[in-house]
Amino acid sequence: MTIIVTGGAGFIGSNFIFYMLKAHPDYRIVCLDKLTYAGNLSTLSGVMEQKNFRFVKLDICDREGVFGLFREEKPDIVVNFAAESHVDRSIDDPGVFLQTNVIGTSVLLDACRAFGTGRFHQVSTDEVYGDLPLDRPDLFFTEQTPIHASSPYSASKASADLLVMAYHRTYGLPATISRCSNTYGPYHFPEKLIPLMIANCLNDRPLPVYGQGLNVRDWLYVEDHCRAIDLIIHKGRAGEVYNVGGHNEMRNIDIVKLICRELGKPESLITYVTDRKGHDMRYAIDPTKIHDELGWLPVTKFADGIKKTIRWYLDNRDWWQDIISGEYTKYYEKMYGNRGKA
Ligand code: NAD
Ligand code: TDX
Repeated sequence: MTIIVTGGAGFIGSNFIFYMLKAHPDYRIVCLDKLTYAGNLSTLSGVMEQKNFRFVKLDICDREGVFGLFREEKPDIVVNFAAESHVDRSIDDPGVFLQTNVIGTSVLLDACRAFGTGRFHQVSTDEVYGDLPLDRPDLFFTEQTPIHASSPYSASKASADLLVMAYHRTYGLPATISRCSNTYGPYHFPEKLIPLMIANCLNDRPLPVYGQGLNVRDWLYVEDHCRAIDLIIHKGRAGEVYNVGGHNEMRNIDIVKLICRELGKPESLITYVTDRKGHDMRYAIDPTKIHDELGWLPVTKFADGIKKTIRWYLDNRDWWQDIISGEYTKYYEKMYGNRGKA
C-alpha cells in the first residue's frame, strides 16, 4: 500500500506521517510538500532515513510534477493536507489561498482520476460551516449544516470541498472529506493561538487576545485527528463527509489563562487587541456520524493534551525559536506591531 501525503512537513501532516508509520509499518509513505513558510523539513528528520518513507519537494499546483510523481509511485491512497492554513494571512492576502487550496486540490483530483487512485481524502475544516452564536449552546455543526464560509481561508477550503464532491459525482472518483475542529499538539506552527501563546509566555512577551477573547473553539489533540483520518481512508464510505471533533469547547481567554497558569506566568501579560475581521464566534462539531459508523472517539482529554503540548514546546525550543527568529519576525511585526487595543 502506497500513500501520498501532501503537506506532510506541516503540523497535522507530519503528525499523520508519524502515526501512519507506526500504525502501518508495512505501508510506503510518500510526502509531497512545497516547503512554504509553514513547512519544516527538520520536523521529518526522525523518519527521513526510513526505507518506506520518501520526501519530495513539490507544489501541488505543479501539474506536470504531480502527474510525474503519480506515474512513479502509483499511489493507492492520497491524503491532502497541503494548504495555506492561517485565517489571518488569508485576510491579509487571499490570492495564494485560492491558488493552493482550490487549484492545487483540483490538480490532485485530476491526477487521482488519471491514475485510478483508490481513494482521495481531503482534509477539510469545520470552518466551512461558518460560525454558531454564543447564546445557542444547543447548536452543533453536522454534516448537513450548510456551507457558509466567513474568511477567504474558509471560502477556499469550502470551494475545494465542492470540487471533491463534484469529482465524486461526475467521475465516480472514490473520495472522502473530513471536517475537523481546531487541532493542537506538537509541531503546531507558532502563528496559531496555542503555540503563539506558549512561545510568547516563555519569552515574557505580551499575549495578544483578539477582541474580548470570548470566541469559542472546539479543541482536539492532533493524534485523535490523525486516527480519525486513518479510519476514514480505510473504512469510510466514498462520497461521504465526516465531521471530527471531541466536544471540547473553550473560550480563547480561558485557554490563554490556562497556559499562563501552567507556565507560571502572570495574566498581566494578556493584551486585548483589535479583533480579527469577520471573526467567527463559535465552532462546535457533532461527531455522531464518525462515532456511529467508524467507532471513532477521542482518546486524549484536553487537560492531558495541553500539558503534553506545553511539555513538548519546553523540550523542543530549538524547533520553534528557529522559526520565530526568521522570516516570521516580519510577519509578527506586520500583524501585531501596529494593532490597536480592543
Ligand atoms: P500547516 O500550515 O501547518 O501545514 C501546511 C503544509 O502544507 C506545510 O508543510 C506547507 O509547506 C504545505 N503546503 C502549502 N502549500 C503547498 C503547496 N502549494 N504544495 C505543497 N505543499 C504545500 O497546516 P496544518 O495546520 O497542518 O493543516 C493541515 C490541513 O488541515 C489543512 O488543509 C487545514 O486546512 C486542515 N485543518 C487544520 C486544522 C487546524 O486546527 N490546524 C483543523 C482542521 C483542518
Ligand atoms: O494571536 C491570536 N490571538 C487570538 O485571540 C491568534 C493567532 C488567534 N486568536 C484567536 C482567533 C481564534 O478565535 O484564537 C482563536 C484561534 O485562532 P487560530 O489559532 O488562528 O485558529 P482558527 O482561526 O480557529 O483556525 C484554526 O482552526 C481551523 C486553523 O488555523 C485552521 O487551519 C483550521 O481550519
